Amino acid sequence: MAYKDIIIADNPFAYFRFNEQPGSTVDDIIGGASFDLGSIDDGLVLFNQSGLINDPDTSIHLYNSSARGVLPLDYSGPVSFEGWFLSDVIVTNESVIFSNYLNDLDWTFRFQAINFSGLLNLQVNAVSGIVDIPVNGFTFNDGNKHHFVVTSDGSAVFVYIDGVAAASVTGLTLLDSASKSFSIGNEYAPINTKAFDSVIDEFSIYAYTLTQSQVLVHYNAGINPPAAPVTYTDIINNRNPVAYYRLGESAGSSVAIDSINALNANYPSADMTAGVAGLLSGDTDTAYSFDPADGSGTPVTVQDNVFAFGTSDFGVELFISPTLTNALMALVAIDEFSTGLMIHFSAAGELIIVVAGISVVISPLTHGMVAGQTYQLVVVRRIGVVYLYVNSIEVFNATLNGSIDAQTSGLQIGDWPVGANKFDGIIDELSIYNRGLTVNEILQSYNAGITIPVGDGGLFASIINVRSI
Ligand SMILES: [Ca+2]
Ligand SMILES: [Ca+2]
Repeated sequence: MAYKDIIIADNPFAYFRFNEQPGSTVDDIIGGASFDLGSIDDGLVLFNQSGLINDPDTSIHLYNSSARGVLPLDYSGPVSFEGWFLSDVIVTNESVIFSNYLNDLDWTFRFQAINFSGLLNLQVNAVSGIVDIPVNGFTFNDGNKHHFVVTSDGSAVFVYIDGVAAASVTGLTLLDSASKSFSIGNEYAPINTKAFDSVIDEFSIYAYTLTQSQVLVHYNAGINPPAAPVTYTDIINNRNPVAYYRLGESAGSSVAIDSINALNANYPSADMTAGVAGLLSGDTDTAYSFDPADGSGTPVTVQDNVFAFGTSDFGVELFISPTLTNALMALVAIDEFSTGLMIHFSAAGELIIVVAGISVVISPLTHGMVAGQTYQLVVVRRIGVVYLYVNSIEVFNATLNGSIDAQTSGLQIGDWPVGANKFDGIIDELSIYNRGLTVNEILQSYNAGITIPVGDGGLFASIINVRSI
C-alpha cells in the first residue's frame, strides 16, 4: 500500500502532499470538512522539490515564507501533526517546521530546530505555562530526511522521530488558541523571521492521537517503497475485486479456501475434476477441468447478490483452456438469461456475450481462440459499452447497457443455471470487479499470468511479443 493510501485510511483531518504547481495555493487533498492552507506568505517558495517519501510525489521548500490557514481544531483536546522534513542545513536561528502562532500572546505550540542547543525542540504553551520538550539525541544537518509526529491527547504530549517515541511530557494540556492560526514552514506573519530553510513534505493533521503502532506503520511506508506486486495473485488482490476464485479447492468443498475476497461456493464432488494443473505460468495453484462426458450436474455455484451491477461498469477476468470451441457451452453465468451476464461458446464456434438478455455474437475468426491453447479472457463494461479482450488484445466491443440485477441463482462457473451446457476444458483464476478494468490493467495481468512458449502458434503471439506496459 502506498504511503498516501495509508495516511488516508487513517482518516486525517487534513493532508497536504505539497505537490502544487507554482502560483497555486496549498490544497488539502482530503477536502470535505477539512481546510486548505490557502495562502502562502511572500517569500521564496520552491515548488516541486524532490519528495521525501519513496514515491514520485513532490515536496515544497518554503524558505522565508509559510503556508498558513486557520485550523478549526480544539488544541486542548486530542490532536496529531505529522510530516517529513529534510535536515540538510546548518540552523542559524530558530527554524520553525510548524506552529500555531498568531502573535506573542496568542500561540499554542511550535515545533522547530533551534540553534542555541542544536536540538530539535517542541515548545508548548500549556495551561501550566511554557514548556520546552527537547528531542534529545537528534543532530541537525545530518543530510537525511526525517519523519516526525507530535501528538497531544489533552494530558500528555509525545514527539516521535523516525517511527519511535523521542520525547514526551505528561500532565500537559495545550492551550486552545483563540486564533487557531496554523503555519507550516515558519512562525507567524508578518514577522517570518523563523523560516525553516529546507524541504517539508506530506503534512497531515488528525483530530485524534495517532498511536505508536500507527506512527511506525506510517514511517515504514514512507521509508520503504511499497512492494511491487510480483505475482498474478498479488496484482489481482491489489485491484480489490468483488470476488476472486482461484479454483484450487478440492471437489466437494463448500469453502473458498484458497481464494481471496471470494464468496464461499459449492464445488461439486462430481461432474468436474479438481486439482488439474493451473493455467498461470509458474503458479502451483490448481484449476478445474470440466467435461460434458462427466455428466451435466451442478456447476460451481456461488449464491450471493454482490454481482448485481445494475447498469454500472463491471469487469470479469479468467483464464481458459478449451478442449474444443464449437459446442454450446458456458464459461461464466451470472444469474438468468434475461437479467444477468453470460459468456459462452456456440456450436458454430462463436463466443457469445449476453447482458440482460441481449446477445452479441463474436465470430471464431474475431475472437481468435482455438482448442487446446490457454487464453486470458476479459469482459468489461465501461459507460455502457462492453469490451472483449483475448490475451490482452481488444477484439470486440458493443453497446450493452442492460441492467444486471440481483440474482436468484448466483454465479455459475463452467455451466449456466439450467445446466446441460457444461464447458469442455479448464477454467482458472476468475476475478470479478464492480468497475471496468483499464487496458493497462488487462495487459499487466496478462503479462503476469501467462507466458507464451517460444514457437507457440497462437493467433496473437506475434502481437503480444511487441507489447509491454
Ligand atoms: Ca509530496
Ligand atoms: Ca488456480
